[in-house]
Amino acid sequence: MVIKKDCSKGQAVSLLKQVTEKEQKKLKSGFVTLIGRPNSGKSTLLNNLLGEKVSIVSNKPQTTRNKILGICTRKEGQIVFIDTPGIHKPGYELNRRMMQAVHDSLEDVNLILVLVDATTRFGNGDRFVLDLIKEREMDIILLLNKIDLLNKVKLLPLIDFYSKQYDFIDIIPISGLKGDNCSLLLKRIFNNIPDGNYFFSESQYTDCPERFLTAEMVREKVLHYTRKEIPYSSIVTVNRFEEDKDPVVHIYCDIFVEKESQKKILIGANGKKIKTIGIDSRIEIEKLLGKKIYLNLFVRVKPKWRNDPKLLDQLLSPYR
Ligand SMILES: Nc1nc2c(ncn2[C@@H]2O[C@H](COP(=O)(O)OP(=O)(O)OP(=O)(O)O)[C@@H](O)[C@H]2O)c(=O)[nH]1
Ligand SMILES: [Mg+2]
Repeated sequence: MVIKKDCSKGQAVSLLKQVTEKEQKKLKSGFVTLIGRPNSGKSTLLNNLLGEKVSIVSNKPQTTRNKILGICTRKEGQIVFIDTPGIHKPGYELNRRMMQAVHDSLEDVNLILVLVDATTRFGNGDRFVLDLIKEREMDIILLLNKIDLLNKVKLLPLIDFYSKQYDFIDIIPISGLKGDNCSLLLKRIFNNIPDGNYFFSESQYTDCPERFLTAEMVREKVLHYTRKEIPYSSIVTVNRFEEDKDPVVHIYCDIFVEKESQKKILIGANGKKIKTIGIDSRIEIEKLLGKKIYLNLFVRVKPKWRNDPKLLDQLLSPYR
């Protein structure tokens, strides 16, 4: 913007105001989906971009089970991110629904971000992801993630390889964990979404209800403290969420597993494991709600819930 040299201070201020108002009208806004293999770092990146924890993270694959909306508002406009489950071959009805969530997330979005873990070798899973996007003619940015762990000499050959696989509008090396190149990424996203006003209020960073996020925080700790089949056989629901006990919110969660033996492991000797899960969950949930909570965790067995469509209708929706 150029302010005429010979205008008065008052005129300059008014001119500046007009220009700012004009710029404000040129806000950008759009929907952007994050897809990729399990563990590629989609949820970590989303949390970093928002500066808020909306999507749980773990070092075990298939952590995210739903579409999770994360709203990023900046002076340039608003990006509505959709975090998705990692792309994998479904074994159970649960996994089939997770993959349906991925497919749904590709509809009616302005841009797709495909995340690749740059530290792992290209394999069948990566080919599967590329095949999925090749079916669509969409604007896609490829993100080579986890570069904080990568020997930099490996980067150029990787970029060269991926640039031959698809006509990506951009290939950006990033670290979703450390934040490397995340500002650049936001810039590129704003360059590739349309002009438009905010979809959500400036202060909102997700549309997921508190009850869902609470259950997810507990599930994150279950994932952290368990191994083998238990992370995949567990699902958490909030049974009661009592806000009338001010100043402490009383929360009662059910953790469902598929077998009695899994229940035993989750509770641990003398209830030690479930107690640890409860302590860690409480810290996260208090951060989320900004309030003190009383948390009660109850472990229950629901055989084969992962293959039960009716139960999944009840248990899986983020808006339950
Ligand atoms: N060093 C490093 N680790 C990362 C980075 N991004 C993610 N991780 C780690 O990778 C693991 C998986 O991260 P998530 O964010 O849960 O991955 P995801 O793609 O959402 O996984 P799913 O939900 O299972 O599809 C976690 O242990 C993260 O801490 C990164 O940039 N650098
Ligand atoms: Mg995830």
